[in-house]
Amino acid sequence: MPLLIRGGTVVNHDHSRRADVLIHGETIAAVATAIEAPAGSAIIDAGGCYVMPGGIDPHTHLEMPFMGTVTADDFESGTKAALTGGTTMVVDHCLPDPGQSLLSAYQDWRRKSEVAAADYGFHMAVTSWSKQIHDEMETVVKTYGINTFKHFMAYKGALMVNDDELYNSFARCAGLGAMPLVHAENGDIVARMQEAMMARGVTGPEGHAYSRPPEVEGEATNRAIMIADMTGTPLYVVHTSCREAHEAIARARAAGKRVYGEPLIQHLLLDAREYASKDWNHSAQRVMSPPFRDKVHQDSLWAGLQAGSLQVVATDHCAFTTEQKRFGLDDFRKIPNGTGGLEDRMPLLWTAGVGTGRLTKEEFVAVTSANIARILNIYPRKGAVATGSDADLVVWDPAATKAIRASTQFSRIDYNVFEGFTCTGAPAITLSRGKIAWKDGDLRAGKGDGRYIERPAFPPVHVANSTWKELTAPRAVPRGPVTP
Ligand code: DUC
Ligand code: ZN
Ligand code: ZN
Ligand code: ZN
Repeated sequence: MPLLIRGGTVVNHDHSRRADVLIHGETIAAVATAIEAPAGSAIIDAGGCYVMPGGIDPHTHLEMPFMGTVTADDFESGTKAALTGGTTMVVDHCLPDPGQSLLSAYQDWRRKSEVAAADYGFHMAVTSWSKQIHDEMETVVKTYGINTFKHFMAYKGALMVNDDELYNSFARCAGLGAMPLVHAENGDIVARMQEAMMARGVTGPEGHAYSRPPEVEGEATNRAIMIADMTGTPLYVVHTSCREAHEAIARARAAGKRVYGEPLIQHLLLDAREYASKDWNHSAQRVMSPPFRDKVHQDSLWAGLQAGSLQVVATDHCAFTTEQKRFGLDDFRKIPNGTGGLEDRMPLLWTAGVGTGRLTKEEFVAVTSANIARILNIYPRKGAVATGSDADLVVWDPAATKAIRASTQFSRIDYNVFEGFTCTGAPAITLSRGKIAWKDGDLRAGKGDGRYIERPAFPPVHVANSTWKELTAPRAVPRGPVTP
């Protein structure tokens, strides 16, 4: 049965206009003013609302073993939470166990994700280097449709990779038309600072923030950018949280390097004062890496979104219950790192971005959906309200209010770091490939309704403007000894 969304204003990343949207099956059949309803159509009245591409959250950790436990939201609860907040696709991190082959990790993730209620894709993590990993990366790209590889420059002794490993993996990405992602924090220095904090008797959550200052992120971001440039790959920097990292990305882009930065909604709205609470639980619930920063960094991130030097707003949804957080009661190094945000990202960013005039509604679509669809090579199948695109849509009511409360959330954890925030602007209806997934408070999407989305390798244009070209070009032999 065709579905007609009538009377709304269609908002894409590049323009808005009054238009109706006709859906046949899973895709958009037409976007035009005053579409005649085909016989037997169902009709959605979108009067007073915006019709936007569903959100894409490119950074989640669902049912992921991490720091001695497993994240509390799985693919079912996580994607359901996402749909209620207008997000119709997530890109999760496939994280191999130590020594596990990438191929077997992929199979594990496909199994876990069978319960997803919304569409999803994966990034593959590279946490060590070997001939086997080098070889398996080709299958990951060409057979599994994963064009991004994640690297942790922190979590020493666990996930961290060194510069040699980064160089090898980035170079392999370049050869395969894939893009490296980095968690950019200098893990060696973080480990030193953690020890120093513990030695001084700082064992609480504030020690977590003190041991991960903006400098460790700035250093690692610069280093990753240089290594990416020397290997001829683009680079995507996840959870860009501070001015130092943002400036490194902006500088690289101004020099013609293809580097992307992804602030999280948490870093845009919450600051370091969260760790000064007298309530251990409150602070520990907010322990994530990188930690929340001071206002000067928040201002820098907002400016980056406005200027286009930062392109994507994500969540790094990595939810742990208070009970799980309490593993680190005596030692902040054992508090599982991570916060949630999957169901709140869109209403929060609308309220704090569009509601304040910092972002236009088109820019909102860009940073929540269209930009990442293009960066991940799934545009315009995802990220656009256009003929032929998947009908992943949100009918956005700019007048709706949403009070954020743990007691009513879909995420499985027992608190919400945004507790007490009230949003103005929220989804009235979320559509997932043409089906109503969420409508007026009623969750209709079911377990298993989501589909795995393959993402093809990038065309070679992505290695333009690179030091790699010079490093690999035949050079003239220097003539004679150089005299000082
Ligand atoms: N940071 C977190 O807070 N959690 C998951 C991994 C990460 O890098
Ligand atoms: Zn466009
Ligand atoms: Zn990270
Ligand atoms: Zn993450």
